[in-house]
Amino acid sequence: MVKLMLALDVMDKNKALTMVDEISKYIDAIKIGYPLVLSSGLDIVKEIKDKTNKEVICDFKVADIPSTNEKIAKLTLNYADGIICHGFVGRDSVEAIQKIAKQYEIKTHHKKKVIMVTEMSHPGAVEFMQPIADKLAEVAKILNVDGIVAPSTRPERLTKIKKIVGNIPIISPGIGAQGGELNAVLDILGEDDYIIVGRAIYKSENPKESAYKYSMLLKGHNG
Ligand code: NUP
Repeated sequence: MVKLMLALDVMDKNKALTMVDEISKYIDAIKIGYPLVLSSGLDIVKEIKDKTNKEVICDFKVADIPSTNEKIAKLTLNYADGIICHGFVGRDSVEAIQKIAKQYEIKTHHKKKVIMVTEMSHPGAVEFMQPIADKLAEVAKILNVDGIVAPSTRPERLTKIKKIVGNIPIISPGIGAQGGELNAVLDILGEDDYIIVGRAIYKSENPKESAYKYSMLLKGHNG
């Protein structure tokens, strides 16, 4: 069944905690990015993990030299189940994060996911990212990362990228606020894949109801 990852991009710690309290039963995973961590501190990752016991992925789109990537991964994966990084900086930078993830896995016996961005979902991604996205997807496959990010806003691109990465799980943003349509991507994605939904849940009048609706649509599709 396609899974639901909440993008928890609120900028208030209490709001974040109340939100996950209300809706965590309808979602499979929680994605925490800069808006929440920069407003609340990195400890929010542990707090949300402890509170929900859901998979927590840090969307830090790490894009630095290997030694700096290592430091960022060390701090992040101490609590998070996964980290999102960029691949355009080169495979050594991604491998540096994979090395840290492996170390944590050995130490904690818990899976730590390294997820690589291929093509982003916003309109501007066609300018520089789309021309290299297929190549990035090939690199993701060679590096055997634990997941890739590909856009729900462009189902034809999602299809192409999925074909390249094969059985590597896809984490796909763009449904709802960015105009992507759930029905257009549900036939492309498979049971190991996720859709990411942020504003269409946390900014809706009734986040609990919205999360429930998405979870039901995913369930309905999967029968
Ligand atoms: O290509 C990407 N597009 C994207 O929207 C890669 C991402 N990581 N995201 C993130 O997904 C974005 O930063 C936000 O956290 C979430 C989508 O949120 P929303 O558009 O559903 O509110």
